[in-house]
Amino acid sequence: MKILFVQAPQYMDKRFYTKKVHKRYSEGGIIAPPLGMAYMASIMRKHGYDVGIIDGHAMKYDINELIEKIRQENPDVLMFGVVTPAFITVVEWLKAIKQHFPNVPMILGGHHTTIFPRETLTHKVIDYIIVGEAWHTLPELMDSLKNKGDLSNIKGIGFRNGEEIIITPPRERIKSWDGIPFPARDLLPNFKYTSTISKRKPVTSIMTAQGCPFKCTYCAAERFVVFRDPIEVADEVEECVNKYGIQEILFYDETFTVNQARAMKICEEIIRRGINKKIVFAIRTRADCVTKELIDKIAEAGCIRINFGIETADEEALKKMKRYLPKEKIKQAVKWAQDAGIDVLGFFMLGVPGETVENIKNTINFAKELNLDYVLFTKLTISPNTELFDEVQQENGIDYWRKFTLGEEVVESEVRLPSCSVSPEDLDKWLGKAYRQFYFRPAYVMHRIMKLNSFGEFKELFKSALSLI
Ligand code: B12
Ligand code: SF4
Repeated sequence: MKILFVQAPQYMDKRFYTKKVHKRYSEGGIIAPPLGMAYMASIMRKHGYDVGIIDGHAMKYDINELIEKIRQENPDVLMFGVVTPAFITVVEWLKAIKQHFPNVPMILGGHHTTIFPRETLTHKVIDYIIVGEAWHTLPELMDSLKNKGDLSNIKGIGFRNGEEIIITPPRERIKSWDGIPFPARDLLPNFKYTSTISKRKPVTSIMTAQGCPFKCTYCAAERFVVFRDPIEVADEVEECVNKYGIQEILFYDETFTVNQARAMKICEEIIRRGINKKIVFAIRTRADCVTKELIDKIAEAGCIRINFGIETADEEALKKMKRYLPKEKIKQAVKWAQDAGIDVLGFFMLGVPGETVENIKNTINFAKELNLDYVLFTKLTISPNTELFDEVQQENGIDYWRKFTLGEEVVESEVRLPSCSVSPEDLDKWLGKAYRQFYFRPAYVMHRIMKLNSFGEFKELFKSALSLI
């Protein structure tokens, strides 16, 4: 039985993302492997299924090309992953695909189907969904479909029985990733993965943990963290290098150094095996989750970029969002990293609680003051399944994302914070200004030119600068 995993192009609904952010995330700024699907392909292969993956997002297929590629694979079952802001766009793709493969069941998985299972299944083009993690659920579902078993006995799925939508009891999250095979990178177009600020290619991403114990109100990360064994992480890094010729790795854990001893062990293992001479990598973390000693070790292991969530210069907003970090701590961490030769990217959000134009100016100035190497400014998106979304929903009484998933008419102002005094249009303008003010400073240009290692890097920098204009 052939299972085909398809990453349909994940274009975000333009109402929530400015042109630039849309471009960066959806049209080439970062093209990362669909790891969830690659993991599941690996698992299903282990269970004896014939599997394939089409990454239509990375390959930039249009609908006709995607349909043609699916036809060539001749699948018995089609699987798709989706994120909430792209859901309605993806449903349109599914409808077009279904016309060509009316008898091939379509199964959807990912965080979106977990948050809105019932609403997702109101779109009749979707036959089955996975609710929660798929590690054990998908093999059970497939075996049951193959053997015409009773689906209602399987935890963590959704399906229709006639007009009735059935969601089975939830399945517990697994406590460890031990024994889970590495993602099936052999089925992915690895040469396509990249990010605008990558230093080497090909790039891939690796998860060494999933979840984050902090409680920032705008974040939907799982609070219970599942950590992978440092030795297994090093094994995967080694496989990426030796089998796929990967040169740069993006560790996409929410907070790579949340367990500092474990982060240290991963780095030591990478160094012990000499892989640090073959790859460079980037991590994401918080400024209060690092020490100088750890940063030095991370640098020795090959880290070239740390992405710190800094968010805003407004301390009141940070406190409201349960995200407060003293500015001194941030400055210290940025300095440690840069002293160790690591570039620092700061994530910032405009449109935070209580936002004013004055606050936005302070945030841009803080980014400049930190002398960061890169910045990413975005409009705060109030994601479903967050404390912040619940607050907004209580204030305006509108369950925005649920309506969105049902395909009902929604307007952007329904997910705006009443306390943000800057209009969405002005936030867009300020985003553009923030980038220009940060990147087009003589001091910044000099700072970057001093750090360039090759003409290739200069070309990439120039291309990134052009994309901001
Ligand atoms: C890496 C990552 C990215 C990367 C790479 C994206 C990519 N190509 O996969 C980048 C930085 C580009 C990115 C961007 C965005 N991301 Co992102 N990202 C992640 C992150 C940190 C890891 C994903 C991952 O690989 N996990 C490891 C795998 C093993 O776990 P998993 O994905 O959960 O998969 C499991 C199940 O969900 C399920 N599953 C997943 N897919 C499928 C598919 C099928 C068919 C089946 C059966 C099962 C299945 O099986 C897996 C095993 O149980 C997650 C958070 C997280 N920790 O998971 C957010 C996350 C997926 N991102 C999210 C969002 C919102 C975005 C953006 C919209 C952000 C933005 N503001 O623009 C964009 C959208 C980009 C896009 N076009 O898809 C949300 C999605 C929430 C939602 N409601 O849908 C998450 C969950 C973060 C969060 N907690 O809010 N992201
Ligand atoms: S925003 Fe970052 S630190 Fe806060 S809970 Fe989410 S992942 Fe953790």
